[in-house]
Amino acid sequence: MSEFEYRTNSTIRSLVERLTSARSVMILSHEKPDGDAIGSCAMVARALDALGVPSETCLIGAVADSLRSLIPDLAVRDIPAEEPVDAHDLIVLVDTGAWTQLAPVAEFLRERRDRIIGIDHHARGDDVAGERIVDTSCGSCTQVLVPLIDAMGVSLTHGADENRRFSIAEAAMVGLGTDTGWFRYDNCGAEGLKLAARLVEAGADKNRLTRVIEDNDRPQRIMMAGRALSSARFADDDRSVVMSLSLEDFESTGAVAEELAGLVNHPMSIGSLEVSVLITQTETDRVKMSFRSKPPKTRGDTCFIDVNELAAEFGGGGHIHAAGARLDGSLEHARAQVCAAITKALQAAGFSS
Ligand SMILES: [Mn+2]
Repeated sequence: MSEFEYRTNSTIRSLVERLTSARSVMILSHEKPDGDAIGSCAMVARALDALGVPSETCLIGAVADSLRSLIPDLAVRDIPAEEPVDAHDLIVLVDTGAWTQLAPVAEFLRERRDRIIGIDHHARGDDVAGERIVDTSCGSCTQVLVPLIDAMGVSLTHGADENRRFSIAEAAMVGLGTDTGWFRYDNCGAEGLKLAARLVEAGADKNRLTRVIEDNDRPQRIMMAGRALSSARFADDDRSVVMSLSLEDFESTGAVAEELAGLVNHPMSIGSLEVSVLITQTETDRVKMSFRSKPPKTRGDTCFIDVNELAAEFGGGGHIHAAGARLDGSLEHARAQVCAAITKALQAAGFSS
């Protein structure tokens, strides 16, 4: 039996034919849709709208208010609050092809494989869509979609109107911007930057987009950032930092855990730093730890901290440069444990003291 390979098994021409001849389309993406997922759904919905094809976008799980505000005009079905309905002759799956990211609708999709087309930029996925295009050279799924929209004969400016709706170009920019750290990460090369230029020329307003998507914190987050930063203790010749936030910090600022995302990254701008940890008290005797590390100074260098391994020492895990774990006990207990583990890991990785 040959092993399934997640790669392109169709052509732009074939997918465009399916899209333009559909009577009604269901659009969906991965659970907890991010900027690229929402941007990709919006691109497909608006392009179909330009051709007079009705569509319904299914959003699985929680969606940030900031992202939802980009698509007030789209027909949206929220899952699992509502069930998917069998009213469409074509299903378009964007920014994923993995069953693990589609659990609430997996059963529905399994019975309809031949009606599904997939457009994605991830290296791994499953046999969800009968026909698919997977382009891992693209920084975002919205980047993969642009040639399809072009082949559909729809202008990237479509969708913008006097109510300042977001155009196809802006939806594309939301995906490309958020998935590439606003053009900073390795996944944004010459093609991504060329596309960004084209999107700006097509009217994508990046001031408006960054304001809606990035600059929308509540003051409570900044208050918590202040507390986390003032708790910072540097060690290992300023190569490591550990910060902590207590239940009392939450109480006196009124912040909620969901709005702390990314706080652990703050100290990463320090030149000497290799690893940053934020310990958050979740219950009187329980903490959550977030770990971040920097990639090696030059590509291929082996001198860096694998925080996936570090988190594993505490029963957690994640990725090489971003991981998490939970631990019983007090903040101070967790601090002592983590500091010792970091010093050991830095030595093992070859950082000289
Ligand atoms: Mn993506």
